[in-house]
Amino acid sequence: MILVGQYDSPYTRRVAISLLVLGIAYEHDTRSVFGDFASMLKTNPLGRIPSLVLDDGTVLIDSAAILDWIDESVGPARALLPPSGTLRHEALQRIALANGAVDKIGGGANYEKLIRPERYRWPQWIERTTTQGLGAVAALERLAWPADAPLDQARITTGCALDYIRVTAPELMPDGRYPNLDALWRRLAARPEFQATSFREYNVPRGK
Ligand SMILES: N[C@@H](CCC(=O)N[C@@H](CS)C(=O)NCC(=O)O)C(=O)O
Repeated sequence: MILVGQYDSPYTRRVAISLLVLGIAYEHDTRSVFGDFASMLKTNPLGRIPSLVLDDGTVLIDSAAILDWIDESVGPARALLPPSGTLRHEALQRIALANGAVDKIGGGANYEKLIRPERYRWPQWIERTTTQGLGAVAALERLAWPADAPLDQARITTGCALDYIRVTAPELMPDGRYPNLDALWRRLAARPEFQATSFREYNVPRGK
């Protein structure tokens, strides 16, 4: 299978880390969602990343749908999202907050700053989306993240979101402002799956 998308996309990265954690081999297609737009549209009609091209040629799009396929493939005992009940609802809530923070700080404020031509920028939109994203970060900070909990999808997705924000908008997450999330991130950053998908060597800040 082929994972399409660069790791500075936290949506792509959460799929990559999930595959690595579960020991599922994949090839990596590093076309850029902006630089290779015409080619990307041929893989995904939305021209977005990630996509996962299966061995039979089927193309799965959207990280949530891809992760659902991965969880179903490995079965409930190894799935990264609990199958039902309170544990599943709590995990989905964390994932919604983490992805929401990326949507607002990345797709909202960063795209406005990095992609939109300077003369068209809308400062109030940057302020609004940053406030929304940081609201989600503050909510994640208030939750418990026990050090001995297993690496599940909530942790993978939250780690990808935290690293994306720390790298592309470091002024929003200075060390010490979110001590609970700093500790979570330190634990995740030490893991081989996060190290293998690091995007610090990329030219950031940039679009995804
Ligand atoms: N809901 C989608 C969001 C994917 C997404 O926003 N990807 C970004 C990169 S991080 C993208 O493709 N941006 C380019 C665009 O939307 O034009 C998912 O979870 O896969």
